[in-house]
Amino acid sequence: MLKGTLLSSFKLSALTVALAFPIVAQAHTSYGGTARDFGSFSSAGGSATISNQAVSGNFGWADGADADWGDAHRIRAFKLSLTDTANVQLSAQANPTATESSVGGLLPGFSIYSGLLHEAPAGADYDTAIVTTEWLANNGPVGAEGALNSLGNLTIGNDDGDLSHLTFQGYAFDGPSSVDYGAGTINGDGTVDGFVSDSFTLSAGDYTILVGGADYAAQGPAPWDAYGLEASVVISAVPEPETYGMLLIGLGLVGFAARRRLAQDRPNQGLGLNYA
Ligand SMILES: [Ca+2]
Ligand SMILES: [Ca+2]
Ligand SMILES: [Ca+2]
Repeated sequence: MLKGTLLSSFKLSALTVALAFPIVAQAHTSYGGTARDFGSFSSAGGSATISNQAVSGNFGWADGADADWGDAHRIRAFKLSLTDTANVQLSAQANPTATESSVGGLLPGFSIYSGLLHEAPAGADYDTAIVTTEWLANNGPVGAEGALNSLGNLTIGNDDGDLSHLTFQGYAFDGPSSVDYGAGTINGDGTVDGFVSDSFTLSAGDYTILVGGADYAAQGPAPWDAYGLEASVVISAVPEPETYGMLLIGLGLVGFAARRRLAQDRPNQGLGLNYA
């Protein structure tokens, strides 16, 4: 009985330690518990900023924007939930003081997907999980560097043997206005200044935002610096159809007034109208 109690309390302690230090989860894709959760918003609006993050290397997002995709360990995953259709302004920027060991100089890029990665208590998704490598062998590009597809749908799985399927919504990056890393022409914001921002109209649901470095030429052997990062969202209502309706009515009135002036100036010509 005593032995059993000791064993149980040992198991409980081990479980507590495992929960307190999810070492494996941090090495793979995760939202860092709640650390990278922007939260849930409606079209009534709101905003959130997460400033204390870093990515290993300045190239992770760009490396996933080429023909052989990239390593999902080189990006940071954030999540966001919407309760109805809304406009989401997403921004990312370099933040030298993000963490104690972070450096400045990040050229940020991001992709946004509908759907979520696996979260605890499920195992974290990662590139070299058996289920991921099997999926990549059948569906990925030849010689895939990893599961990170910065320009399309993303599939990655965990040690439970389960795959996460994320549906691509769009991207933006701090880089040249037009460039091709081997997967077709892509468009950066044209001003390489450590900042990028773009807007997306998204319907109700859960979203994953992957942020990483956009400096394709920065690829090289490890170790890589931890580039400090800040990311933010501003949620607002999508303009109502009535707004466009009012605009068209306004344009119609302007046109009517112009025709009326024309008819008054030239009462017997052109339109065959006479308002005089
Ligand atoms: Ca690559
Ligand atoms: Ca590469
Ligand atoms: Ca920029």
